[in-house]
Amino acid sequence: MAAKLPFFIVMAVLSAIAVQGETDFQVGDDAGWKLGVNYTTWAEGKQFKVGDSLVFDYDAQYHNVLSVGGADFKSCNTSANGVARTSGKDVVTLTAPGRKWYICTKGKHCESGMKLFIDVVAETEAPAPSPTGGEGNSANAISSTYLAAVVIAFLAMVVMH
Ligand SMILES: *[C@@H]1O[C@H](CO)[C@@H](O)[C@H](O)[C@H]1NC(C)=O
Ligand SMILES: *[C@@H]1O[C@H](CO)[C@@H](O)[C@H](O)[C@H]1NC(C)=O
Ligand SMILES: [Cu+2]
Repeated sequence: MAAKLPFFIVMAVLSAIAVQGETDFQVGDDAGWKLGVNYTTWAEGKQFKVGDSLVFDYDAQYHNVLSVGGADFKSCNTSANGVARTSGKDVVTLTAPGRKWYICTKGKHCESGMKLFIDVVAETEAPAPSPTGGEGNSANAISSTYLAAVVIAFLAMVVMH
């Protein structure tokens, strides 16, 4: 049937996403990007990696997003170099590892806490060494394949019902 080919393409794409695990982080979760949210607390315990995205959701009338360096972040330098994002829903894809700093340049918002610091890692951290030693990589590859198989099996069930 003609409908089957697109389903298999969708399954393959979803499996690839499941294996690579790229994540869209909604900055501030449901609160979004605004005053009164502690973004240090929000970022705590999250792992940001290359390929993930930050989604800044905010009222463009009152806020913006400027990517700055560490010193400008610390001093809340609202005239730091760079062009602020102003769409109200900015998706920032993390393309390189390292530390990233974002501030709102409106009023005293940065001083009040509208500032986000994250540390982007190159990829998902290596799993703990396997007890038998030396097989970490192949064990990891097997678990990724296993995950893909589970996703495909699940989707196949959905398609058949
Ligand atoms: C945000 O929370 C951190 C601890 O997670 C704290 O050190 C910091 O002072 C808080 N910032 C504000 C602006 O309250
Ligand atoms: C803020 O950034 C601008 C542009 O880089 C720079 O000229 C200025 O000295 C900075 N101000 C502070 C207080 O660091
Ligand atoms: Cu603001």
